[in-house]
Amino acid sequence: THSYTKYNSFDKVQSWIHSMASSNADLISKQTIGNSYEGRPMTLLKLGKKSSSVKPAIFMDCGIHAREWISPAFCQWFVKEALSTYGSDSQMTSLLNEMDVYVLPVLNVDGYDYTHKSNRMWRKTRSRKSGTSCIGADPNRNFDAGWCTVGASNNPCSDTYCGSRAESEIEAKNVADFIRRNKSVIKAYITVHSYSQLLLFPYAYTFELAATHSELMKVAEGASAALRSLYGTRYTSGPAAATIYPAAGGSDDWAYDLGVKYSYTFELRDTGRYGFLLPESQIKPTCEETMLAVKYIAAYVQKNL
Ligand code: 0X9
Ligand code: ZN
Ligand code: ZN
Repeated sequence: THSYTKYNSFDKVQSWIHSMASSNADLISKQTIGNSYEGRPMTLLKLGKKSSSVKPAIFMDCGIHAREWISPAFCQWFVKEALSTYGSDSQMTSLLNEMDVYVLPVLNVDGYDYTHKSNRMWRKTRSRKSGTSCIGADPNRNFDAGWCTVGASNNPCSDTYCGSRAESEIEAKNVADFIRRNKSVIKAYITVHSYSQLLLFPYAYTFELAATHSELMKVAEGASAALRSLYGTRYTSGPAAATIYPAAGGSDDWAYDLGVKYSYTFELRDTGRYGFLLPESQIKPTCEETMLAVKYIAAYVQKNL
């Protein structure tokens, strides 16, 4: 059975998505943005008060990397909190009245399932390629942003394999297609990873600063301060290349260059004691503090539409 304070399997997340969408019809709907390499549906939730006019939107995905289990746990938490605080929390009420929030709880569905069934430390997709017995590509090296120029590998056996071409991985292509189709309404892109306690923004494929660097930094610093206010958890903010490492093909850089002005990558808890194996006892505090940062970014975006 599904629990917000446990790491739920893909099947549990999938049935949770169905029950959330069927029991909160005026605030939430679901759509499939495509299927994965192994045929699993990639189900996207849309949160927001139904409106006759087209609303501006925020897109958030979790679970690009299979082993980063706290990430899908956060997307599930976000959906729960959004629905349960709509009508009582003034910020959430205003956000969902004025904007839509698209949440993709698990992007790398095949990899996520594989970490539950076979190899807990798997990172990549599960696509097969002729000429090698190695499986999968790194979905966060597979977007069309300086593709495979730096911090990525051409070797299909590498954990940072960039794939045979940009968007060779159907999971990356499905997300990119959705964002391209809806780019006139999508004002912010948030992608959730672990671990290291960082709040990153473009660029990762170059050390050059983004055109809106100072605004991206200001919002990141505000979001990190909001996060820290709950339990004192310290985050570092900055452009990805200089703050973590240069790496091309990331979804954050791709979305930014497409025109999504506010593009952020969270690296959630911790700083390495447990790493990807963050204990379930930390799901609740991690998600509660991260809510404050995401709500800070959302409030800023809403104010600056
Ligand atoms: O390397 C990554 O994809 C992310 N770190 S992780 O440990 N979760 O794998 C960082 C992504 C930062 N952004 C880009 N590299 N574009
Ligand atoms: Zn990651
Ligand atoms: Zn809460």
